[in-house]
Amino acid sequence: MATAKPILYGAWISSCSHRVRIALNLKGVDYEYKSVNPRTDPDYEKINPIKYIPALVDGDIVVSDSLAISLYLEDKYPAHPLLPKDLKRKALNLQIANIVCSSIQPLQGYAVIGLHEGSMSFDQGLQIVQHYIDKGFRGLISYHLFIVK
Ligand SMILES: N[C@@H](CCC(=O)N[C@@H](CS)C(=O)NCC(=O)O)C(=O)O
Repeated sequence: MATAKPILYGAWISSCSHRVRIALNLKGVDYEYKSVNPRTDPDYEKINPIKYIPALVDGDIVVSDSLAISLYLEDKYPAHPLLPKDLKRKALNLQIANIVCSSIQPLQGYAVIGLHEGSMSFDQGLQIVQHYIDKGFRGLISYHLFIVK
């Protein structure tokens, strides 16, 4: 019996979903893609109770959060590794991935900025977005320089 393809719930506008699509494609995994709006799709909460995308349904397991999904895929499909074998390089890669997932993207995303919609101007929102992207990417550039040394 053929094994069912994993299903990725995501959206075109979501950089978190793109991270998982890139991982799936680098590993050559055949998957089904379902586009959802996590805020308005009433059924999505049953897939991911926290109502964020992405979420990957693989048989009887649902894995959500782009980093957790990527690490799950890394373990399940070891061919075409996403992470280097070298301990220090691997640690730096995970550091960068986690900074993107927890110290840049969520702070400037809808979860924070959208909450203040109507109570803050467009320019104030933009200032917050730029602050976290600028701070985060300055850090990432420095870590990158450290890696290539
Ligand atoms: N750390 C999570 C963040 C998930 C996240 O913030 N997803 C966004 C799209 S990129 C989302 O679902 N936003 C909907 C909302 O904030 O209501 C990850 O990397 O997957």
